[in-house]
Amino acid sequence: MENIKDKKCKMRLYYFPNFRSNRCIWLVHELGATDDVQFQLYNSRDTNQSNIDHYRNNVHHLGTVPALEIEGKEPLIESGAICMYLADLYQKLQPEKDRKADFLNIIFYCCATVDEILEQLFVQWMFVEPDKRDNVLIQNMISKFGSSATHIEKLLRNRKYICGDKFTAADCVLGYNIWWASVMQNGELLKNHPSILSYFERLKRRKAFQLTFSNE
Ligand SMILES: N[C@@H](CCC(=O)N[C@@H](CS)C(=O)NCC(=O)O)C(=O)O
Repeated sequence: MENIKDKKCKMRLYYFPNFRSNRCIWLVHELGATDDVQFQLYNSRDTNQSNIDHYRNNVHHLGTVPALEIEGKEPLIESGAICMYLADLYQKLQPEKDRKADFLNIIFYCCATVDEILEQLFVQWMFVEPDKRDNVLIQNMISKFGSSATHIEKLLRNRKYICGDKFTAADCVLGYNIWWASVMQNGELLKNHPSILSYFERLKRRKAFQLTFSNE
């Protein structure tokens, strides 16, 4: 892998398609920052061990994506932190002052809590044979997701976006979770949440969303 200094762009975003990196890719498109941020595919199952070693030694010690490499700085290694950093850097897609608490709350809630619920369901449904699945865990996670979705619906009441009428970086973070939930088990997780579904329709109509999510 070449050094970022060899490139004109100032930042490099390591990604894998349709995983948590999509939060950041989507935001880069929304910010109109594609000239500054180079998208670099990283596959944790790359058969070229030197690519894996380079990434783990220089970018993300756990070998996960996304990560944002910035010349002269420590890489950012969390999707939520990358989104907050970029929105702040460009001074765009930030919340109104009185919605800052909502902004912080939703970004941390999605990355620390909702991701974990969806991850457990994803692993069970994608990687475990039906007869070997932990059905107690699955039911528990479905129920937790349901409570989270109800909570998000309350926040969305009378709002176009999660922090009000203005689209912010928090919508890229939350929107990714909604997209993730929508592609599992034919969207079962969202079927009783009409406000989330209409919010999701609004998000899907955005050009930056369409540029990011390959199957939309
Ligand atoms: N908390 C991290 C989670 C990163 C993460 O788990 N990334 C997954 C993809 S969504 C990954 O890289 N998995 C590949 C692997 O573990 O080998 C974030 O939000 O950035």
